[in-house]
Amino acid sequence: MQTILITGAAGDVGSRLRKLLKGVYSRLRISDIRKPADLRTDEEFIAADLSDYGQVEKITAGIDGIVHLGGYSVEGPWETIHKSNIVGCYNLFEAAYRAGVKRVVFASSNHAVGFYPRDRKIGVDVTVRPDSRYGVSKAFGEAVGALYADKHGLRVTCIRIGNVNDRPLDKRRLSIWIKPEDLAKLVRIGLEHPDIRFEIFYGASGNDAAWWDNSNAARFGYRPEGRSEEFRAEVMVEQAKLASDPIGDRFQGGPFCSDEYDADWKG
Ligand code: 15L
Repeated sequence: MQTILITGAAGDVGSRLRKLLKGVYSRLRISDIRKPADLRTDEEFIAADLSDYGQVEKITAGIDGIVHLGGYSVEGPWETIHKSNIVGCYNLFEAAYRAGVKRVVFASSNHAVGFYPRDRKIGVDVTVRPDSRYGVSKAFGEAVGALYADKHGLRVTCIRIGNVNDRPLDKRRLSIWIKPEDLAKLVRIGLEHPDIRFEIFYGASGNDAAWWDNSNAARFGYRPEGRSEEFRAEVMVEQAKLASDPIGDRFQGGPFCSDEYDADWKG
């Protein structure tokens, strides 16, 4: 892998990965709908709206591997999700294939499976159970990735990212936290490992309270360095200040599950 494109490079995760991947590949091209506030003079930036196929063609030309973070990163109105995460994601895979890109690492999300209860440990082979329109769009991205891998030989890695931060923020994040350096490790496996065809990994550090079986990532050599347990005492102090959320606290997706929830399940 020589020339890598990072979409969504102006966002929080994108900004962290730009720094962590700098110098790892000979050339990094970064893209977003807006210029990153901290763009350095030695960074190659091309602005692109992913919902415009012509613009996506321009950013994917001459690229070997893509880290696709671009899109809308929380729940939103359908029009927004559709434009950014459905049309934008399809354009990205289609343009990547047409341009001869070899690998795509897709930033999926825990919200593709957010309606699994917290007392169930899940692997990567479960049926998707999205907790939001956003989660549906991430399940869509995984499906599009599988299609381009199986039909066209693109090497695709989907990372169901938990929460990327310097430290876990609350009790739920003790289970799903990922240290930025660990996310960079997973991205590098997706871009470099010779045996990748189509894989799904959970984007989590080595958390004792994990709800996810991440043995598939371990199989490809993932050895996380972050451990959320180290932060448990301070996290629980923060958690005690939060209001309880009877629905959100039952499911892995937390507030994404309780948002707009009006199911009336008996039993
Ligand atoms: C996500 O997928 C979001 O992009 C991020 O902002 C967080 O909300 C995270 O999930 C989470 O579940 O904490």
